[in-house]
Amino acid sequence: MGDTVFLSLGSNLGDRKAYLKKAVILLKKAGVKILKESSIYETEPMYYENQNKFLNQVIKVETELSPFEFLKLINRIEKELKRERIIPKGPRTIDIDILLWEDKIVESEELKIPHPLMLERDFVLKPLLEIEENIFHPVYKKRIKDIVRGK
Ligand code: PH2
Ligand code: MG
Ligand code: MG
Repeated sequence: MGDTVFLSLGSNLGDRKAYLKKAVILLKKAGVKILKESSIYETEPMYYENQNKFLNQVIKVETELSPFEFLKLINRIEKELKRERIIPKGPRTIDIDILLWEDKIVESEELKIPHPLMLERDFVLKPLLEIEENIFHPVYKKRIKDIVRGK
């Protein structure tokens, strides 16, 4: 059996819903098993606010790949879906971020797991808790819903 991983998907350019769907299809084609998909939420842009609203979703997947192999797969899929990196945190056809990877902690230049900004992002927390209410944070060693309760 592979590892269980939570991914955040976001799009705010072009046919946003189609990009989310295509990302899921391309992950499947690469052998990633899709275990759960949250609802799709329309969200106000955070950080760089002068851009379109996003569609955001969280999915739970299973993979035999390592985190760094998975990062390569994400980069390939983002490229295939015409992701361009012009403005940091700016508009994008698709963004696929690794949120959580079992209880793994990865602290490297190119990849940080858990995603360091996930707890401040309602556009991640809402869909994540929708599909996995009792998910645990391996750094805080608490349930995410208890960390963000009252926020
Ligand atoms: N992604 C960003 C920056 N801001 N805002 C929302 N609502 N949704 C996103 O996915 C998003 C964002 C950079 O990754
Ligand atoms: Mg990203
Ligand atoms: Mg991102």
